[in-house]
Amino acid sequence: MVTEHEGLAREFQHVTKPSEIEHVKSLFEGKDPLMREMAYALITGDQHTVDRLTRQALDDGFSANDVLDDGLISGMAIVGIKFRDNIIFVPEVLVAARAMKAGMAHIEPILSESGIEPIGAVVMGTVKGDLHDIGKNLCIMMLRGAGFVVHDLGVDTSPQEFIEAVADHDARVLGMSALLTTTMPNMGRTIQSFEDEGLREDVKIMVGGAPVTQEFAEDMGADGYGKDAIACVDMAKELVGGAARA
Ligand code: B12
Repeated sequence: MVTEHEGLAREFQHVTKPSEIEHVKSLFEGKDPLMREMAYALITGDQHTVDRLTRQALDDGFSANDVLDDGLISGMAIVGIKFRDNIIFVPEVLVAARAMKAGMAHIEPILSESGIEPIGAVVMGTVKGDLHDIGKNLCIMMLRGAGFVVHDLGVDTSPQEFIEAVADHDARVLGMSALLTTTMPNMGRTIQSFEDEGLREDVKIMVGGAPVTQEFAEDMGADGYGKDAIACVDMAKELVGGAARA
């Protein structure tokens, strides 16, 4: 793969599946050198450089969305491939995740800045047994930016915690995130718990996370699915439009 960044060129050698080569190409080709530098710093877990370059990019006039997509998420795509193929392990991924968070800290105030009237309350959390929160946190930033009041339950959230939070905050929408095939069924269990308590009609439920599909969402009885943070906002708006509460 062609890149002027030596470190990244070495990283690309880890991408060997034809479909992934195409995907990674589309993530990096034609992107600004600053974004490539940022992606490389994220892959190598260099949080101070990610922190510095994110600030610099925003100061230089790059949009928060471009920094997120072209600098941070593209870097995380390579981390995911290396992790799956046992080239790196949990400690390295944790360090990359910390670098991602260092960059997201600068983006958050921009994405969450909303001058519009609150649209409604949303409860968001990662399901029981699952500790992945980067994607959920991105969704939360975008939801806040779109005018939702979001209550973040964090990770490893039990069905009972979801139920209590929805009631406490009078939330119209609940969003659940799962990144593991082993924890995806906990979305269905949570939906079942709402049904068991006679509360299912009170809230609209949307789901997401890398392994989750539209089909899986429908099978579980969710009201909506979103493939990324933008789709999450669109779905929340759609669900609020049709939600039971005013
Ligand atoms: C970072 C990471 C970790 C970090 C998490 C740090 C953190 N604070 O989140 C750490 C190191 C802790 C970790 C641990 C583990 N991980 Co991990 N991890 C990843 C990795 C590399 C990136 C995930 C990520 O952040 N992606 C970037 C974000 C932006 O994308 P996203 O999460 O998909 O979110 C987007 C959408 O999905 C959507 N979305 C997300 N949530 C929601 C919710 C709603 C409502 C909506 C609408 C949309 C939506 O919008 C988001 C923004 O666009 C993935 C690989 C990958 N490519 O996914 C593996 C991966 C998910 N992990 C994996 C595994 C196996 C594990 C471990 C079991 C490893 C181990 N042996 O211990 C543990 C499990 C720990 C646990 N109990 O949860 C596997 C899962 C395989 C599977 N089939 O289940 C993956 C796929 C890696 C792999 N290819 O093998 N991991």
